[in-house]
Amino acid sequence: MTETIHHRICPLCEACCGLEIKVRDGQVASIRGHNADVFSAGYICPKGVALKDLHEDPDRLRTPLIKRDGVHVPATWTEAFAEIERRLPPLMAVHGRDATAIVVGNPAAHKIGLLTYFPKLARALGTKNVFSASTLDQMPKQLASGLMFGHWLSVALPDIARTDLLLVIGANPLASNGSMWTVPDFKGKAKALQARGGRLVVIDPRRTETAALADAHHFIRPGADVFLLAALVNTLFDEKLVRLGAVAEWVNGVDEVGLALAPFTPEAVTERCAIPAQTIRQLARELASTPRAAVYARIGTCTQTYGTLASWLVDVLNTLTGHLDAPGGVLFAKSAAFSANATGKSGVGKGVVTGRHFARVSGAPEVMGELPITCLVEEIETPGNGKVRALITVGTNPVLSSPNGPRLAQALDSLDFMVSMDIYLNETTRHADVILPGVSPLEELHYDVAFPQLSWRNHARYSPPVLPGAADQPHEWQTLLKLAAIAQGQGADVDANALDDAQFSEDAKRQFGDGAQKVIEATQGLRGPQRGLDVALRAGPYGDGFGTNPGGLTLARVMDSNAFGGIDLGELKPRLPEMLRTPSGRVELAPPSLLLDLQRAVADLNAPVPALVIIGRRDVRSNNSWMHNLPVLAKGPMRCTALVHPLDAQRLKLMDGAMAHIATETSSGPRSIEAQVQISDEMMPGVVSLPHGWGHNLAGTQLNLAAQRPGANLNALLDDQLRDPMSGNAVLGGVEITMRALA
Ligand SMILES: Nc1nc2c(c(=O)[nH]1)N[C@H]1C(S)=C(S)[C@@H](COP(=O)(O)OP(=O)(O)OC[C@H]3O[C@@H](n4cnc5c(=O)[nH]c(N)nc54)[C@H](O)[C@@H]3O)O[C@H]1N2
Ligand SMILES: Nc1nc2c(c(=O)[nH]1)N[C@H]1C(S)=C(S)[C@@H](COP(=O)(O)OP(=O)(O)OC[C@H]3O[C@@H](n4cnc5c(=O)[nH]c(N)nc54)[C@H](O)[C@@H]3O)O[C@H]1N2
Ligand code: SF4
Ligand SMILES: [Mo]
Repeated sequence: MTETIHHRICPLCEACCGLEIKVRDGQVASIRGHNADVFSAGYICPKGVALKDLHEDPDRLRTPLIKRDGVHVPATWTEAFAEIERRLPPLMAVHGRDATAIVVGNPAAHKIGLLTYFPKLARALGTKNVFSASTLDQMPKQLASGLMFGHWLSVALPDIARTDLLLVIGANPLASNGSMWTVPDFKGKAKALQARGGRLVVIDPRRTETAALADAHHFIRPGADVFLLAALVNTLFDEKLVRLGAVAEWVNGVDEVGLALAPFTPEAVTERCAIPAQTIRQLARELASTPRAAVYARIGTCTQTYGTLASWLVDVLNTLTGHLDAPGGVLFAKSAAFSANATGKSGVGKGVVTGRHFARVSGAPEVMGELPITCLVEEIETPGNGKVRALITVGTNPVLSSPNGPRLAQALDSLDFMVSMDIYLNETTRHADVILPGVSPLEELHYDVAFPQLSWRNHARYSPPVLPGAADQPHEWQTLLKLAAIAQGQGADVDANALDDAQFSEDAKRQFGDGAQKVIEATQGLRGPQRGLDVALRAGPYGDGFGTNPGGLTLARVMDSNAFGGIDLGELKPRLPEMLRTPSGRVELAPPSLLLDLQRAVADLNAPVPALVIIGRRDVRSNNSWMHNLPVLAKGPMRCTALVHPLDAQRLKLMDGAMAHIATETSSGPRSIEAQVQISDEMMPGVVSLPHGWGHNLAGTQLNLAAQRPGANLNALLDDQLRDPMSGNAVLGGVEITMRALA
């Protein structure tokens, strides 16, 4: 018997926990938190343990599949690439590049190979039809941060280790483990905050696990956060509580904000928010008078029609209470690699722009290089020049994760050609002509590209593969390069490694000019994402600068730290003005486009509120649409239930545990699903909560465990036409429903 111990960062959610994995005779024997991990200190959740089930899942794809006569049959990699070459380039030759589309999903954010090589495929396709799960998620936050601070990933993060008041809006980190904020063991950190006399306050239409832990919880009417936040800021001006603190000389637009928010008095918004005006005033005073306080908001505030405005107002509030860039307030991470706000010219930049092109059918503007994912369906359906005929999906399941999934499923069947890179034959990939399996996380190296830029503490951690991969299984970055080569007419036979070498040389020349040769020599022997990582670390803010800063970080040094839990780079520190990348070199508190958009909210202040609306939720044993096939997570009570307040249940004659019919009116007509009722006083009256990512009862999938308890698809009720016009983000909550008991 041989037993080895490995240390591996968990790739399943944004908390990025360091795990200790015991392997016995080639099999995973146990998974637990790595106590010595400098960042997560031994924390683990049930999904981390499920990495074993994921690795061993018999339904996880291990060979490519090609659809022949409507049935997916196993194929070799050579056959799969040949099939793509046979079908994709001719289509592009006849119909043009915009006849292709590409969608990338959530798992890509957790895999360096997918994240850093996906753009190469998108560029090779040359289509403007690039979509991602970002427009089902955090695009509003990225746009607001970009407009204010100059870069899409310059997100202000609560300094949880030092704050005395944390206001959490529309997030449930006890279930989600945090998002746009990498903070493993949120619960432990929140309890430590309380133990030192601090307070946690939660605003949510549901008394969530996080709200239950909090010192105060206020229900809010779904979708009303913009009004609450505007009234909080309004109160600061009204009661002369505005205080900028140390960043005062770097902030533009304070007076403009005060003027623009004048209509939003607490009294004016109280009915819309269902929060008493006095409570709003009190909260504003508390935020202003607590020297160390932070406001954090997440997906509940993004997936609504005012997503960008709400995200912006969160940081306006942080700024005007003197908590921006202040210890105990909100700070910016300084990540060791891949961080645009920690490299290049400091203190000023190009800022962000949107609308460099527009969606053909809806006219929606491009944001961060993408179009809204909810536009995909009409781009496939609508005839004309630029109609999407071929689609590539990369780690995404929009049939379940995107509003009006059933309409999308139908549209996917009308495509001329579809390729999916995925690990399952699921609700989306069943439509693909070719499926190319991804690698089990345990067979891949890991370094987080994005999340150190969003981390509660600075760190650099690298994990080597835990287990060897199958000999013929390409890395996902190699698959992406092959697809790129096919799209560019170079054929399926190209050598991905040679292509990578050539592209690396070109990139090095662009980035380092005369210094390129030195960089190429210094990284001899590396390739793929590992080579890109070495360069990013060495050229990064803690790097060895390829010799100019001896003792600085290199990939080798970070690799060496693996067994000791990685390298701690210290607590977050104030970074203004150095991290700014706005053209003015200042924080833009009042971006004109947002002030303009605010007029929508002014006009909407007194809009009638529906009697019953639906929102989403997350459960710690689930992850979006794709972990319902793992035994350790699937066991236990049914998690896809519709939580209904007792008063609503009584009024609608709904019984606990019984099935109910839930219906909406959408722009594509009436929609309905059937879901199991769970009566719960956790809910705000008039609000129903149902998790997304369920509905595993569609034909043609291979998810045997998930299919046993399929659950209902929340997104089958939602409208693909409802978006935040600024960011293109989908509206996923606050949608009016009717509900009745099923006989
Ligand atoms: N109503 C409602 N809808 C929502 C949300 C909500 O709150 N409410 N949340 C939204 C959010 S925040 C997000 S991020 C999206 C997610 O939207 P998606 O990214 O579309 O959905 P996931 O369920 O994360 O699907 C991940 C896909 O990647 C595959 N996969 C998993 N691991 C790998 C891998 O290593 N390699 C490859 N190639 N594939 C892999 C899985 O099999 C699955 O098909 O859902 C959104 N949808
Ligand atoms: N266990 C688990 N963890 C996950 C995921 C998962 O599916 N399962 N998904 C991952 C992904 S992709 C993401 S993006 C993150 C998301 O991380 P979080 O943002 O923490 O996500 P949720 O747990 O859905 O919390 C959102 C909260 O917003 C509330 N809410 C809904 N509508 C409104 C509203 O209009 N206003 C306010 N104020 N609140 C509202 C909901 O009741 C819910 O409690 O989680 C990640 N982690
Ligand atoms: S919280 Fe759970 S799923 Fe998220 S990284 Fe940690 S162990 Fe993995
Ligand atoms: Mo997400």
